Amino acid sequence: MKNLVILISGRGSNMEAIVRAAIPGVRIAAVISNRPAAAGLAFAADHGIATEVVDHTAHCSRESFDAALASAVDAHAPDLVVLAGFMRVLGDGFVARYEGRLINIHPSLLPSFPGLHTHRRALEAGVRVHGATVHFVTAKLDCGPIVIQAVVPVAADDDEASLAERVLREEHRIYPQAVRWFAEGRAAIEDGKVRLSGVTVPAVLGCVPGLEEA
Ligand code: NHR
Ligand code: GAR
Repeated sequence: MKNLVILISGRGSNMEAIVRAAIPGVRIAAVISNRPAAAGLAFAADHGIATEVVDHTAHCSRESFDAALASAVDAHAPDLVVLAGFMRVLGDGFVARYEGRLINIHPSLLPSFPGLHTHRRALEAGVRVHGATVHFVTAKLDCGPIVIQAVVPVAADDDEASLAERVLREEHRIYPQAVRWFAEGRAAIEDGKVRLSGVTVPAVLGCVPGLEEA
């Protein structure tokens, strides 16, 4: 059995998708939020999952917050720590502690648009495709080895909200898939890249209409 600790900051729909996927061999040991008001905490509690808050505003330094978060996480002996809409950048010490067992979902096709406001920036750049990426977390923000990506088309009349919604639907497919691969021991980091072994689902999902006819 693999223990997961999921870190959230808000709505928690990706956490919800992972919980609902009921992945064999995976136990959600806890959901921890840095924001007391995170809506996702109620869903987790309703599903009998331990919830905790480590409020970053109660800490006067990033190091002190990271240390408090690490003790809360460690208490659940996680095999995998899952950032699901977690909005605080983590320091090198935290990342090193969970090296190879810390993953994030980022709402862009990395390495395009690391950081915040990805949908707005994709629209500004005029890209034709956009998407989401699940990656292992390294000290360099949004630059870790890529596990799986999903691609969506950008429509001429998209705004930030419509594009975010299309991407989010795909996030809910790829994040449980990435966790499943991890639990099955199919995702290994080699030379800074993720090697998948014996997978039956492609490592890129999503749909761009018309592409197959082009
Ligand atoms: N930490 C490390 N070290 N590496 C990564 O790749 C990380 C990470 C922590 C979070 C998620 C990430 C994303 O997917 C993530 C990846 C927050 C910020 C940010 O600037 C940037 C990237 C991500 C998450 N946060 C502000 C900060 O000052 C706060 C913003 C807020 O609270 O609303 O930490 O995009
Ligand atoms: C998701 O789109 C996730 O990719 C993104 O925030 C949303 C969280 O939704 N993450 C980041 O932007 C990290 N900086 P959720 O709380 O419903 O899962």
